[in-house]
Amino acid sequence: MSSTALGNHILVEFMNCDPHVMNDVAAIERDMVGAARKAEATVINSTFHHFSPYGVSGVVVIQESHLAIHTWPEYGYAAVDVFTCGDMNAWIAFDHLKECFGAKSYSAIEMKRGSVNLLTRNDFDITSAREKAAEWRNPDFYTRNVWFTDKDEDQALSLRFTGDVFFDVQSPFQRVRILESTKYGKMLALDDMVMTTIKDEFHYHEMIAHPSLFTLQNAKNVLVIGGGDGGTVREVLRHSNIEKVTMVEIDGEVIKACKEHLPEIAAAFDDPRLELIVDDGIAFVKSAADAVYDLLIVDGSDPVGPAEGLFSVEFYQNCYRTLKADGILVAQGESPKFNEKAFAELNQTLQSIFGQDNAPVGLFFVPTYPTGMWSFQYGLKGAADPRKVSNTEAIKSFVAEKGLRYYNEDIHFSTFALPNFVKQLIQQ
Ligand code: SPD
Repeated sequence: MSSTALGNHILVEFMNCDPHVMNDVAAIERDMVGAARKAEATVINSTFHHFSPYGVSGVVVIQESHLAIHTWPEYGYAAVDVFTCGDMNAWIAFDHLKECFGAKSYSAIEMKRGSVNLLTRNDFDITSAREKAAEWRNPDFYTRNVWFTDKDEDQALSLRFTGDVFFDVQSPFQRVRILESTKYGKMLALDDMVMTTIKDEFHYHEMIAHPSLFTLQNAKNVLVIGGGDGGTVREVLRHSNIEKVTMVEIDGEVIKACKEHLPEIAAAFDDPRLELIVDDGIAFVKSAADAVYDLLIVDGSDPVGPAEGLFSVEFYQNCYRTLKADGILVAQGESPKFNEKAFAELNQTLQSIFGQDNAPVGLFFVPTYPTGMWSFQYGLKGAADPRKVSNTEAIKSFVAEKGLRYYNEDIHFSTFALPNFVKQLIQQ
């Protein structure tokens, strides 16, 4: 360091960088902290933020000043600055980042900061302040401000996540990701929608399975369309009367991601009663035989992309046909608050096929879905009606034996109690 300046500042343009790296907040933070360490700086802490859908900003504070970055993945561009003082060589950090980012071109300017010729030194003693700072410095303390947002044009639900990405594959149908949220643990996201998280998945999976299985009491043959994370079949297979479950999931990448990273949810894929088919569930139901299933569960995602056909009249006509005379259909029914149109249209479809009084709606709460208020919608082909079960003792002992955390004998009935605005939406 020249004695004529307090610091040295390099301003760098990294161009034609790898766009995936430019959008990966965890990788960028690791590379920036790595660059500081390689240049033998002492890292104090770092804070990084991911902007949805693209871009990362972050700062690594070092004893010798800072490293900062702003990225534009869509341009493969990063603006970096490294401010140093003392003997630190900022160009070592520059070389490291150039390699990590795969920058094919770059430019940099260097300037001296704090020209001592322009400054007057006072007699402030900084020695004791430096010693105090060293006491609370924690080199492993990083803060990231990274949010995953599930939204439409007007509403959103955001979850803070660590920035770690465990799985990120663009399948032929959708982008499949396993991320880690700070509050709800690992989560499965399809495109930009939250599907399930480790800490609240039981709300959804217990409620999709048990109300109808306690209504049918002796269901043997179940068809699950979708449900690639495995949570629905895990719950269905808790019932010892079940002889066979056929699950048809269109996207093998979802199954792979969940088997690898969400084993608590993908817990029943080895059950011998399960036949797992990776194929189009809509086509499967179309060619299924008449009157073969006791229970048909549609565990699909929202009505965009591959799940769109799971909201069509033709699909539910085929579901009706393949159910036994007393069979029950349960479908992921969307939210009466977040997407009331899809919610109401699905109920109209079910009413038109199963009959006006045979399309009840069950509400339940999912903290990680936008608005939190979600539904399952039923189609009752025969007399079996979840609103009229009497075997509450059996529910009670099953809940205790299996250690269920959402469903119980009270929730079985209360799920069907609807607020007036919901009744109006579905004209029931
Ligand atoms: N917006 C979320 C819709 C829920 C879709 N299904 C979730 C899969 C859980 N098995």
